[in-house]
Amino acid sequence: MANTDTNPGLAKARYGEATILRGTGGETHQVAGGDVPVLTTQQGAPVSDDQNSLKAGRRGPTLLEDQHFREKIFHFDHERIPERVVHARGFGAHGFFETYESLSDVTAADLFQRAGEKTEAFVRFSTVAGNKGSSDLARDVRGFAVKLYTQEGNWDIVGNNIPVFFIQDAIKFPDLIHSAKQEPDRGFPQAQTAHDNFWDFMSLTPESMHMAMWIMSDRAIPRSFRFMEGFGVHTFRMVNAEGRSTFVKFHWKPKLGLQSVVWNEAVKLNGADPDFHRRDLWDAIQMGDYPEWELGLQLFDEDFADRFPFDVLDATKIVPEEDVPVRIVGRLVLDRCVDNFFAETEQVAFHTGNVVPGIDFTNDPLLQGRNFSYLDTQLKRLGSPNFTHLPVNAPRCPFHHFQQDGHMAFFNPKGRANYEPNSWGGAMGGPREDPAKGFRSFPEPVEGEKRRVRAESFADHYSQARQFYVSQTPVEQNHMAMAFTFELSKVETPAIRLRVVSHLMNIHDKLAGDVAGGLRLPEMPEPADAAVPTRTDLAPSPKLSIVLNGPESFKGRKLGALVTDGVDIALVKALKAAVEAEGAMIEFVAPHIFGVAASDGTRIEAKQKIDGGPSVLYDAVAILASAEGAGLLAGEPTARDFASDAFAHCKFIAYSPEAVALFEKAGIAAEMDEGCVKLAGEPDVASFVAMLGALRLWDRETRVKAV
Ligand code: HDE
Repeated sequence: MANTDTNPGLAKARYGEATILRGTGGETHQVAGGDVPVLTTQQGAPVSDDQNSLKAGRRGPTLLEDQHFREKIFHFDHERIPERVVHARGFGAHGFFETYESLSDVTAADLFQRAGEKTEAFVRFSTVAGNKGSSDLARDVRGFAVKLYTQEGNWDIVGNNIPVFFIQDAIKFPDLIHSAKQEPDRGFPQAQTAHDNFWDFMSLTPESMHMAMWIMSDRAIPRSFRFMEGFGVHTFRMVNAEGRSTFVKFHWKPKLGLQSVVWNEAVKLNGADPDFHRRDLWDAIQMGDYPEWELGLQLFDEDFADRFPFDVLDATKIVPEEDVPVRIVGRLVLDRCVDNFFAETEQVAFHTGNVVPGIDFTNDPLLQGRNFSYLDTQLKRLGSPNFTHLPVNAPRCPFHHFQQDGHMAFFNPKGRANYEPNSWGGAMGGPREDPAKGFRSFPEPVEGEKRRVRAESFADHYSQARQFYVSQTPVEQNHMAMAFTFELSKVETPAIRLRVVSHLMNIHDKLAGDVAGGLRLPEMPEPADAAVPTRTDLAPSPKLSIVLNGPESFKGRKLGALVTDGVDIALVKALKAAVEAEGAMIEFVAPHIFGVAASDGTRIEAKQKIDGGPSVLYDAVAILASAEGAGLLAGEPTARDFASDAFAHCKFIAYSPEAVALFEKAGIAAEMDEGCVKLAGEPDVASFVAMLGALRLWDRETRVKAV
């Protein structure tokens, strides 16, 4: 027996009946769970005792020669690397990209040459401002970074879930991020834009106003990564084999449609499950319900760029899909979770500069700045120029170069030559450049004075902000006004609130009026100075609305059913079958985690105990109770919250007739509407489930909100 000579009582208690098998080669010890390998040090030496450090005497000091202890603690002390300065909190998964059709007419990029070609991919979603340990439902932009391991090198589309950005020139990025993150003296607030510094910077930076509209919209509180769009943001180039360049903007469109939560839900979700988004992605992939996005391209030429009223190099502008339709060219499927979060999600290194032959940059000054930043930050974060040797970062295609040595180099040049040109030739001489196949920059003519300037074509900061606002449904416009009001109510300095409203006046009167009213401003400020007047002639773009681009059904969503002992088993079965037939999930919430005994004695297992399973976790809810169970729930505050929150968040609610007792106590019985469906039998179940694709009964919102 191991260790029994040093501490027999403890060893017995720890190991129970385990027996140790020692042998040469297959070193295993047997434990209750079957054969496992012998624990070793990093050097491979087997470890006999991992419970006690080596001591001089039973109660004596620990000895320096305890190599296993020293190595273990040394390694632990060095486990952390710097978190990303932005996008620290992220979640990644593996998958593939499949090309629908050859795009050889527009690009020489290898992955787009053959229909049906599959390219390995890794995606990391993230929030921007919060630290690594912050919560998923912060109001924030989401990173949507895609690494495509193509046959001609890695191509990273390092995008966001919002198609525009706060600033036009990368030189302002440190200021923007400093203002958004915790204030430097106090170290808070965490993962929030609702504070003075952020709105101070924004209100002094009018170019940020279009983006301000997006982050105050529900885009900044997505229901999950699976239901949000991704955008490359900048205008890039695609270059074909003849050297012809076409401008391109990249879009990722979720197959399951767009969906966000409401702000009050986001606030509660952050407490109920700070990992809500990552858990959602993990669960979906583990269940085989692989999330999918389609890649869309907006392709346009110089002529269009010249005609377009805004500068296509300005990252605070979109090209509306109505002006340049999105051409769908492939799909991205995430079908594998990471094996190790640190090795893959934390160490993955994206870089806008990682492009492949056939893809090229434009002179967008934000993109140009990013091309400097990403390499630099990876060196700081990952500690060595050899971060490309890590499996998640290494190309999947053959690679040969003369870069060598440095910390942790796994691949050094083989052979005698580590320089080029050399006269060794053959295998010994190493790789050579290839003008026919290699990457060539698009030979764009460039000339001009060396100056620190902003082009006049970047000067309109309000017209597209207005276009975004008028493209929203009234519900969404209202959410934006509420979001501005909320954020500015957390701003302590009245002058900053006023300054923001003065910008909103250049965007839309109703929005400015709603926010000023929400803040109870005694009078409206003067509109902010604008370099150019706001255009009111830009047509609404319905593609900018979430509500207008929702799902076709409840597929991929989750219904939470609060059940009690004695619940009608026929109803439960019918609801479960109908929800699952939609490709959605049902999860049971019960007074106890053990679950409940239904009317026929069948035990229904609970996924959540009621206080751990609030209705914010679900897209729709059902409350199925026996008469006795409903009485029990009515006396339970968390059950009352379950019902009243679901109602306030405009969710569809199904209920067994007895559950009315709970609604009375929850204070919503008198307001029940067409989104609340009594389930008296199977036909009711069918009509309830048919409603769910609409996701929310938005009409209710104006009725339930007093302020
Ligand atoms: Fe980033 N950004 N960024 N960014 N960014 C980083 O790189 C930067 C910008 C984006 O999941 C950093 O590896 C500058 C726009 C994503 O690992 C850093 C500017 C867009 C991620 C950096 C921008 C993005 C980052 C920090 C202004 C959308 C996370 C850690 C010119 C198109 C990638 C890192 C991941 C990460 C710099 C603006 C997207 C410091 C200088 C615009 C999705 O290099």
